[in-house]
Amino acid sequence: MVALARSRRAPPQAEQASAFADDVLSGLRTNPKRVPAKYFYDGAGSLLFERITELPEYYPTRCEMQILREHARDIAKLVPAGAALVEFGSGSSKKARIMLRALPKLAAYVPVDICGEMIEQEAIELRLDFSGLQVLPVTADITHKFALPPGAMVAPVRVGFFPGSTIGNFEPFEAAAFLRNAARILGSNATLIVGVDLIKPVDVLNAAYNDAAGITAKFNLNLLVRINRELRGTFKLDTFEHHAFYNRERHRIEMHLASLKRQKVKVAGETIDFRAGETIHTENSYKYSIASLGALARGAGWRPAGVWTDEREYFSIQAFTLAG
Ligand code: AVJ
Repeated sequence: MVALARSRRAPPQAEQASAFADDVLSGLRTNPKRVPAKYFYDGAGSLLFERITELPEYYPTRCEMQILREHARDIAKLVPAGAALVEFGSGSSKKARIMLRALPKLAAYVPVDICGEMIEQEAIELRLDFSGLQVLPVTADITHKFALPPGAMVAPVRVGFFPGSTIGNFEPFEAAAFLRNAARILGSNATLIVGVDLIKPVDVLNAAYNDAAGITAKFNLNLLVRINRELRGTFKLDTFEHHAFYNRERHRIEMHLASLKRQKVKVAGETIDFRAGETIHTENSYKYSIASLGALARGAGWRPAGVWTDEREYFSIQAFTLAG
C-alpha cells in the first residue's frame, strides 16, 4: 500500500482574503471597472459553474468530455509510466477521472485549484476510486508561482493537464506567461495537455453564455454576493444585470455586470460610483484556432505533439512537449 502524502497547507486565510480585497478594490477604482474571473469560484460559484456545464446551450464541457472519452487511449500514450499528472485549475476533477482510468501506471495525481474545499473533498473520493494512486491536492492560484509536492517532484517526469479552456480566461500575453511558467514547474521532458475552446459561429457562442435558465447570470451575479459577504459590500443584486456577448475583433466572450442605474456602492468601507449602464467586466473567455494556440505555445517553448477535436470542431484537446 502506497502511503498517502498529506496535502499541502492552504495559504493563510488572511492572505487570501486580502488578495481578494485588493484586487476587487483596485478593479473597481479603475475605468472601465473589472474584477478577475478567478474570483467567481467560491463554494457557491463552483457549484453554479457545475450547473453551467450541464446546460443544453453550454457545449464546451460536453464536447471536451466526449473528446477525452473517445481518445483517452491515444492521449494516454503521451503520458509515460511513473509520471505525475498535474492538473491546473482542477475543480471537480471530472475530466481527470477519464484520464486516470486510461493511466493505470501513473505515480501521482496533483490537482491544483484556488478552491481548497472542492479539491480536498475530491481527493478523498479519488483515493477511494483509484486505490494505489497518490492524490496530492495543492490549494493555489495557478496564475501565481506555486511549488509541487515532493511526491510529484520524485516522479521521473511530470505531465500538465489544463482542460476546460481555462486558458481562455487569460489575456493572450498571460496565456503565454502561463505556458512558460508551466514549462518551468513541470521540468524537462514534460508534456502539457490543454483543452481549448475553438472559434465558431457567433450564435452558438452567444447562446452558451446567455442560457435560457439564467444560471450563467446567477454565476456572474454571485460575484457581487461574494463581495457583499466577504468585503462588507452593499451591492443590490436587482440593480445589476448579466451581460455576455462575443467580441469578434478579439475572439472572446466578454461577461459584464451592468448597473441599471446611477448609484453608489460601498465595498470594504470605500464608496464606488456607478453611472447608469456602467459595467464591471468580470470575464473574458478567449476562443482560439488550433493554429493560434499552437503559435502561442511555440512562443512559450512548447512543441505541438497532438490535436483532437469533436466532429463539429467546437472544442480541442491539444498536446505539447518540451525538449530536453
Ligand atoms: C471555465 C473559463 C472555461 O469561459 O466558458 C462559463 C467559465 N463563464 N460560463 C468559460 C464560464 C461563463 C468557463 N471557463
